[in-house]
Amino acid sequence: MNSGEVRDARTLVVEAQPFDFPFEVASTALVIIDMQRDFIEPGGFGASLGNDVSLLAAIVPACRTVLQAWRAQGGLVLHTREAHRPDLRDCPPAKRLRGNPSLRIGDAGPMGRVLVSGEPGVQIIPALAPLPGEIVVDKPGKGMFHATPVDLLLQQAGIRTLLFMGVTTEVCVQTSMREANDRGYECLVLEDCTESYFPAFKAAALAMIRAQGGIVGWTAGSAELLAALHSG
Ligand code: C5J
Repeated sequence: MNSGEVRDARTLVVEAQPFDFPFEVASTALVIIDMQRDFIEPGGFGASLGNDVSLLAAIVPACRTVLQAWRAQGGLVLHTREAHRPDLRDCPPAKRLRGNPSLRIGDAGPMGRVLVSGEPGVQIIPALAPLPGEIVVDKPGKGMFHATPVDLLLQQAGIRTLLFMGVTTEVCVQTSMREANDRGYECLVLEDCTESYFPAFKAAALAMIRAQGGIVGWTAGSAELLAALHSG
């Protein structure tokens, strides 16, 4: 939204786990983690690691429904992409050289250089493409705060609460949510709007997030968020 517009400051409540999640559209951002071609489509980084990428595409309709509802409320949207500088100076060997993938970060693949800013594979999938005015941040790490201006951008927009969607649940989503929780943001992850190449890892990550009285935050289905938005 344009910075001059006024967002809704009424308190809404999502039926969530481990207990109800209150939020105001005005101080909340919808965070969409790494819904880029490299993870969702064949031929990208996810596939090069030996993963079945078709699992991740299944959440796109639910993500799109939430995104459209959130846009209709005038809420702030932040899209992240896992992406490195073309010279790879922000990609430590510990990340680039680990394991034995068929394509490494920076290698030329079917969708351009893998996980390199500006390449086709780094583009957000068309169904969730950012609109002008939405924030798009390239992040070199798994977490969205590492080596990015995300905290500053959220603080300048008066954001205290984050709704998370995206992939993968146990890697970039969970890392970003943990980083956010440590920085004092209230965090909710939408269960049917996040996915993993490993269903058991998704289930475990969601269970960990909401365990111990919401030690990292809350989880809820997208239907519960939509019900809260429509109650306002
Ligand atoms: C991974 C991500 N899994 N976006 N990235 O390498 O979760």
